[in-house]
Amino acid sequence: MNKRKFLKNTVMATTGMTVVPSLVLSSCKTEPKKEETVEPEAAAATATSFVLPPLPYGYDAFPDTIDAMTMEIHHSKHHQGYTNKLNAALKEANISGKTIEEILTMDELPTAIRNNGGGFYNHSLYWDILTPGNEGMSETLATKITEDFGSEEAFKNELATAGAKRFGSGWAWVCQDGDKKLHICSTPNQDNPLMKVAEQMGTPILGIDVWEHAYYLKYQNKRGDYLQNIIKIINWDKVGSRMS
Ligand code: MN3
Repeated sequence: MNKRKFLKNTVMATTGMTVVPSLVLSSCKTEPKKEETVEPEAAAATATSFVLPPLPYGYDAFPDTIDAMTMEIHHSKHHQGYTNKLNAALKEANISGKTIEEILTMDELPTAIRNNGGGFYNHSLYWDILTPGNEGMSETLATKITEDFGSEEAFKNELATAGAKRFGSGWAWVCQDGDKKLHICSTPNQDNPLMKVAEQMGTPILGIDVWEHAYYLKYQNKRGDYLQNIIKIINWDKVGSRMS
């Protein structure tokens, strides 16, 4: 079975198995087993859960862009927190056997699942589309971006503006529509364009966190500087591979 097929086939939650969300790539690890003894019933009740994806680089991967302390707190506290609370909310709502995408596209999302499921998905995407070894866009992606935005520069400006204009906390996105066209949008809080509450729906291929916790230690109130810099560490190969 090739890797792509394997990933597609491992997204379903099954009692007794750990769920690997479809957007988490091959580096996902199983959490170490704890020493304590768990009663069989209790183990079955808690077995269906999402797991915090490990970062594909170190906390100190982006010294010029995101400081290591921000990276560590963001991943090990914030993202872990969303993951834990999502699992608790799913258990509470008796939801299992769904991918994170299936959950987020449900007609009516309970608030706790909307917030924490969004937080889980959004951060998983965010970490995945950053890289310390940025080599620019492929010709295919650059051509597509020029078609849909006029130029690479116009695209990057529109993306930074979407993040800068988001009032309060939220995200800036690049999404693909049903007709394959790319568009840029923004959502508040931990919402994302998969959700039916989104002003503009689409399939996210790039997401930038503009919550203050993503940049405040290094940039304080200068969100615009953070946006200009983070666009320089985007893994364009990953972004391109998310297009259908
Ligand atoms: Mn965040």
